[in-house]
Amino acid sequence: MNPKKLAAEKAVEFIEDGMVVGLGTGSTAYWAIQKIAQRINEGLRIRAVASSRDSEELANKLGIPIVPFSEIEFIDITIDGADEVDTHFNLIKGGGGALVREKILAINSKRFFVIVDESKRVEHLGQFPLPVEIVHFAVNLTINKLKELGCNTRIRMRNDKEYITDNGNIIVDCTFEKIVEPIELNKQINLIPGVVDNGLFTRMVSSLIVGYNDGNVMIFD
Ligand code: DER
Repeated sequence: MNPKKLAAEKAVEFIEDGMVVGLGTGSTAYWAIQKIAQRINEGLRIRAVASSRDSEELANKLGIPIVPFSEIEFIDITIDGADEVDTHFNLIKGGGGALVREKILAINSKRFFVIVDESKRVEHLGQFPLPVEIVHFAVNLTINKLKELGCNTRIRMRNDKEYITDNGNIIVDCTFEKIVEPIELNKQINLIPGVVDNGLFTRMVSSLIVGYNDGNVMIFD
């Protein structure tokens, strides 16, 4: 079985009746959303909130009840993927362009389950370019400030145009040599005026669920 699907379906086992569930974004979260829909067809009763328009559309198509944020006080479990996970469970996320909303769901969740295949585990973050969401106003000046932190930058494009996030902003993918202090770098980036948020998720993960190519799945708390 697909190791991403293995990890996703294991995470969904932790969802109980009556929970508010945060739906992540990306190809691994896709399998979690599919499994949640299957369990709802089997009688599971939950309410869900989505981290992106894509995930909301998929949930609606599958009959998962999406509720407005005004109707909830907290999220019981958020299940989401990641682009990289280091040995301290710090993450790089944002490959799918949803990092701002994903981080809001994660910080407001009692439990944040990250689901990955084994290829996502790294010694140090930074092989994957760090996505940073910024406002369009004075974009070149904000990018200059990001470069001062020691990275190369590239504005994310889609179909030959700047990629626009669900929040109407753009994403700058920042390549650092190696990110050895993700907690500090996260703070430094978010202090730059014009930055909305970045893809470093530090000290947020409750459980890491890893799917392996040999068919195994492991949970690390
Ligand atoms: O954009 C995101 O943060 C996604 O969760 C991404 O990091 C994981 O993508 P994948 O599950 O398609 O590998």
